Amino acid sequence: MAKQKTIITCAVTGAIHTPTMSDHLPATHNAIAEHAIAAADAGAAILHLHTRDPEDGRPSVDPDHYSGILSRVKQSTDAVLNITTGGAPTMRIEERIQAALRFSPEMCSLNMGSMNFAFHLLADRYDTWKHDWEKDYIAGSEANIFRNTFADIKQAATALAPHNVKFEHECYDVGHLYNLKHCMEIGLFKAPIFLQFVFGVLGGIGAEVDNLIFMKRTADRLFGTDYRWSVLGAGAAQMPLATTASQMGGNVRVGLEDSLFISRGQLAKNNAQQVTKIRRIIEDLGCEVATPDEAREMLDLKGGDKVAF
Ligand code: KMH
Ligand code: ZN
Repeated sequence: MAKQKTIITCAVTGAIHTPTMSDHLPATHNAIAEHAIAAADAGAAILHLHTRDPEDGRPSVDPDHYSGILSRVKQSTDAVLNITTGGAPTMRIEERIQAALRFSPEMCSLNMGSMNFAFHLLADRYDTWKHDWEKDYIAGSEANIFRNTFADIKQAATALAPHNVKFEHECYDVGHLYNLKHCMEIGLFKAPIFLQFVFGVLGGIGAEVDNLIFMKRTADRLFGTDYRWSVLGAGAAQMPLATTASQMGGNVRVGLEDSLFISRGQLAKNNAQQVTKIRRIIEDLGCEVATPDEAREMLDLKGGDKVAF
């Protein structure tokens, strides 16, 4: 049997890192679009997109802050565009789903449980900040509850059902797999589902290979063969866990949302650099990366001609 190709997702900017942390973090709409296009050119089949306020780079879910990015990336690449419904851990589900409702993308993220979601330890690394909002946003995450109740998940799934989007189910701990199983049993999601195992967020499961094997084994038990999976390791775990996942037959996610670095102590210059690195590792180890159309087939997506941007 032919080996499955590996889908690379690139998460371009996210809502955890702030402009002070790296000059290379894309924080304007122009930069987000340029990074996304270059990441697709480097081999990312899926682009996981957040947006930011163009005034000061703070995380935003305002649909108006997406429109220019989406149309520009669509004109320049064939990549699958995936709009976050996670937004930032401080935002409520009502606002987090508005961009997906307006633009009806092929994919959206969907977070599968409520949790602590903290990155306050990063605040100690910086003495001066580029923008006023950053320090409180980062330090205040010690008190974050990232709310994704069953009612929230149902609200997102129901509102987006007419759009036929495929969800990137973000699972930060083993309980989130059981949450997803419950949601499937009540008819919210249809197979094949796409799981994103998230490791190393403070509040979720740790970034260890044992945990990856445990998550995968649990998913096998709960979902049989009718699921696809990918791995995201936060920070220093990004490349090691992506490499392990690709060798286990999984897919991978990289990007400056998840790590600002290209190697120990060295900031990545852009998203494409991380995509190029994981692509090289995957290919050196004997696998092939999936094109956007191959990813569409593997994940049973509706197609790039059925979006509203
Ligand atoms: N920032 C990642 C750890 C989302 O956008 O829905 C998780 C994430 C959430 O990507
Ligand atoms: Zn995200």
